[in-house]
Amino acid sequence: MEVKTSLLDNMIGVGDMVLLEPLSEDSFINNLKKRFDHSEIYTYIGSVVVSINPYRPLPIYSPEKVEEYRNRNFYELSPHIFSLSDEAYRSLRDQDKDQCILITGESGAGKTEASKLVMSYVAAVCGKGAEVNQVKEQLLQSNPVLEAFGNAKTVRNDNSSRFVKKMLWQKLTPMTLSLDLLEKSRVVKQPRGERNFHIFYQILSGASEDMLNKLKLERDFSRYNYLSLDSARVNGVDDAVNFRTVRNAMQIVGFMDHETQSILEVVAAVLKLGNIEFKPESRVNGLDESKIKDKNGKMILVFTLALVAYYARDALAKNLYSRLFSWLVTRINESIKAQTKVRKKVMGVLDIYGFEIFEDNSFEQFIINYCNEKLQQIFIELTLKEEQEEYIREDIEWTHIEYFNNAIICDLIENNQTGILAMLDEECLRPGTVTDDTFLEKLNQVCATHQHFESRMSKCSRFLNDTSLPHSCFRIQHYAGKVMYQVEGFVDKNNDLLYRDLSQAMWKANHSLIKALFPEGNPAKINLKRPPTAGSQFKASVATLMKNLQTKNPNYIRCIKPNDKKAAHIFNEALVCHQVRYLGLLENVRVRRAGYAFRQPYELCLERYKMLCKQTWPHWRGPARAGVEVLFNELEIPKEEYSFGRSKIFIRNPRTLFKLEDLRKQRLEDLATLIQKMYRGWK
Ligand code: AD9
Ligand code: MG
Repeated sequence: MEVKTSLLDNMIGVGDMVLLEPLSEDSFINNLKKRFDHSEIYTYIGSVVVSINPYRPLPIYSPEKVEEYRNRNFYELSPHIFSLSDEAYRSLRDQDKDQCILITGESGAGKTEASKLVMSYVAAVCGKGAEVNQVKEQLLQSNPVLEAFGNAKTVRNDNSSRFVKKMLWQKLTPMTLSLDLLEKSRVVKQPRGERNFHIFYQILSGASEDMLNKLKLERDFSRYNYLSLDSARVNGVDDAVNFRTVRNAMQIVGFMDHETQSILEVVAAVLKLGNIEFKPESRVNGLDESKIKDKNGKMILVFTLALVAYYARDALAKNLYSRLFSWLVTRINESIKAQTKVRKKVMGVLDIYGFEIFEDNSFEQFIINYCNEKLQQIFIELTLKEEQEEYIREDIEWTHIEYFNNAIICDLIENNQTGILAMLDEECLRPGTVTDDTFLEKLNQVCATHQHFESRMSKCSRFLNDTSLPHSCFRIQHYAGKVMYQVEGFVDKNNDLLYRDLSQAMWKANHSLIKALFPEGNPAKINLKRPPTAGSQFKASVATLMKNLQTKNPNYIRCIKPNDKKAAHIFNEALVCHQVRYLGLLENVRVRRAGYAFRQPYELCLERYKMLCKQTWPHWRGPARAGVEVLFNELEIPKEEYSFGRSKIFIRNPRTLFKLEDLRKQRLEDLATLIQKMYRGWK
């Protein structure tokens, strides 16, 4: 089989970086640029798809394209996200292997769009039938709902995901599961130039007068403290139209009218909570009833009590909203339940929030960037490290390729004793006066000498004279760049305390959804244990996610952002180069080039292809390795195309594999014709 010329076409650049000659950072970037200029946004590195955000609609996702890519070998057509989707889906269907599609890249690089393209491709090619079609439609329509509640405009992206989404498909039927990990602090405060979650603006813009009256809301954004005003309208976004789309999607997903009404009531309640004001002497709804004492047992000043009340109000708003979000996810999952209870193989598509560097970075960015570090770590473990280690294990000749392993940064954050999250927890649980500054002091004691940690507070700090680093900040040298975190708010956000009397008040509410969101408010179920901190919950969820990913066959989409202007046709080479570097793409090509595209244990290889050789068919009576040797000799596969490992055969080029597959297919067809002829003869 020929490699499609588009993979080698010089005019539009090389489709697979493995074939790029000569290979250097410059040639890599030039190739990406050449392709981008010709609207070729996808490029392969072996089986990895590199995708550059075009920031404009391209006519390459039509049903005809789906047909074109369906059931075709990965390298047959020009690079496309459909090709990877098809490959993953077919491996799931035919080889019964759990698959995961990992989509990485910084904020605005195109991860969410890519995840939707994968989902729509799989929806188009997977099982048919009225019931399956309905489930597929529900799964696809869950996207606008989740995005309305879980996405927001940020400085980097007008539709930025503020939660982690994982969609699952079983063999023929879709089912969803979404890990939320929502950035809930956004509900009460948004950074400059950013918005709250889309749904708030959508309701106010799109609801009828009647609905607004029922919800006791006013149309004017400026009436609500929780809605930032400086960027309330987003260019090219019609919140009113989107509200109709979301309501329609909610209907398709299976929300009853009364449920939708309840959901909107909770959203309205959150908005109105933000408008509650406290005067120093006020006593409102139990919000300021929590008695706070200072170290000496005296009541803290009334003025502080008002502050506490604001704190409690915001905690309640965040909890109401984030619990509503989790409830929505569970409710959607119920709708789109898999049709069978039998555990089948699954394909998961993971779309996370991308790496973020803002002017002011807080606990949220810290958490988001940690999640990105972990995903990069999986890529390194499975692609760069594991690949090279396998060659060594199998005694295949190999020259080691250097790469940066970010395990050291993950450790700085998550180490159980000395990690930043552990120290934050220790500080939050410690009796006595705890402030963000005491937390920073602690960090300085423990992390001062860590290569990826920078701060000025500690006396032994290497950064004492670095005036670009304020005293209230620490800096982490992440795999994707240096980020300076403002320590203010870390302790509060990690504590994430909701006073018990507030949970109880919510549980007593005359509103069945709100009641359901606060089960711990039931006095019969009082639990005196302190709830886990936000950081430790996040760490545990990420650990579960990573463990789960490691058991699946990974397929990678590496998204790149071509410019910071959210604009079409602009390819900023420096920006792209930075991403290519930190994503480790060049190392990826090097490992891939020096290596072998395909490997298989001798037994499996022999079993599959033994029909192609008289000596091995139908039974081979020697060691499997010798059988494969005989087979490959008879098929005259060039010696430089393969190597014998200890337990596996390693095939250098995918073309060799295609050739084997084609021969096998031909042989099966010949056999079928023969059997038919014999059958006719018998008749
Ligand atoms: V974040 O980490 O959630 O902040 P993402 O998810 O990486 O980020 P997203 O997919 O939301 O980025 O893409 C940002 C915008 O780029 C989209 O809203 C589209 O306007 C645009 N985009 C991305 N991919 C494509 C594409 N394949 N074709 C056309 C695209 N436009
Ligand atoms: Mg996204």
